[in-house]
Amino acid sequence: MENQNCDTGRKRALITGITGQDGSYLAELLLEKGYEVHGIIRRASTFNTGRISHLYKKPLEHTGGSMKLHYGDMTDSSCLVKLIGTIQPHEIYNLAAQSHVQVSFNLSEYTAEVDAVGTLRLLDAIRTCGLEKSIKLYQASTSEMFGLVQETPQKETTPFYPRSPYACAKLYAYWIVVNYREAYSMFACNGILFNHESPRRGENFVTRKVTRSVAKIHLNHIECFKLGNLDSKRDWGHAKDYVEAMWMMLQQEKPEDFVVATGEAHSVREFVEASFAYVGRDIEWDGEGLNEVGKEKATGIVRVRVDPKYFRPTEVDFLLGDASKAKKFLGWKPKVTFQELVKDMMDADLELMRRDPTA
Ligand code: NDP
Ligand code: GDR
Repeated sequence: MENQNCDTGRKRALITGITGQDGSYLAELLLEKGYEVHGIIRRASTFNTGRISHLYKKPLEHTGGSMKLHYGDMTDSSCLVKLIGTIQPHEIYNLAAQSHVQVSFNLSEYTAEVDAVGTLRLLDAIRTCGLEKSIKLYQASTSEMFGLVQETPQKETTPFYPRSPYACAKLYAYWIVVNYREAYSMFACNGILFNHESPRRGENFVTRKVTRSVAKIHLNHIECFKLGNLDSKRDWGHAKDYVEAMWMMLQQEKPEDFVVATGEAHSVREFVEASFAYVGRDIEWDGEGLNEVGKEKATGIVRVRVDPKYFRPTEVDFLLGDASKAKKFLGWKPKVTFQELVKDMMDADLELMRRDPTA
């Protein structure tokens, strides 16, 4: 297929999921590095480009005009073939996914279509275009694949035990990437990333839900909010650090899979406490199990309730990553600490709620 790009001197990257949290930070990083960045966006009835609008609204300021968005979908093979054949990217970052674990129990078939078969479609599209020897592929794999953990901390060799339709779909994607790498000598890597958050995190993931709610309580917009399992523990890092690791993986001589994590785990309860502490408020925890509540010490007002509707049919209780391989071979290490992550998210949500109390 003919390369229809006007600017052939620069590296070209194609990002699926460019409108998501990671896609937006990765686009920024690649533009800073001088890439021509192409992104696949879905048609939606409302605007879904809020996280990247600063990049294309003033393209000359940010990118020298080198970001291009294309309509597409991971469920549509023909569009993937057309885009890859036309753009002829040097690197593809496959970040598109139905990425919410709890939602995957309700949308199990769709999650498999996008997250599992979508990855297969992308790999086949690369081969259909005859570009399997030239394109480098990054696959957004996940610590959720470890699920019911078989060893702690988890590393590249830890056995998988997925606990949700999302994790099962991502496990298929992981293995099909490994299989195509071995079968067709493709440069394809799995980044097994542990949870990473930021002010751009989707509003229904727990960290963002907490920082938004605590900001609203602090500004007297609401009195209390509801959560599910307060005892699950996650290894939370900052998304900005993690997209760097994605890029680093594709700059290696050989394609390999890497765990990316901070090596530190905290419970949901600790994240709540750290967020309240940041605005100078203390919470004490009363009750047990379903009746558990978190009261503010100074006022005695209940600020956090547990609602079983947020419990998952099968939970992942505790994830903790060992990123030694990424440190050794990529020279990657996280820069942002847990407290700095909470601060970054709280500052952004306080500002947002001050600006727009209805947000
Ligand atoms: P988000 O949910 O923020 O972004 C997902 C992106 O995928 C969005 O751009 C979304 O588009 C797009 N998308 C969803 N369905 C389709 C589809 N059918 N076709 C094309 N695009 C689609 O996720 P994150 O940025 O947090 O995560 C990026 C990737 O990394 C995901 O694959 C996720 O599963 C994985 N991951 C994330 C981790 C994390 O902690 N954040 C950890 C490990 C892995 P739209 O904006 O239109 O909804
Ligand atoms: P996770 O992130 O499932 O780890 O997947 P999420 O923030 O949704 O949940 C983390 C933990 O918090 C508990 N929890 C709640 N979760 C949500 N969403 N809402 C609540 O009200 C709530 N209360 C408690 C959950 O039960 C869970 O234990 C994220 C996604 O980004 C995936 O795409 C990615 O692969 C993994 O991280 C690594």
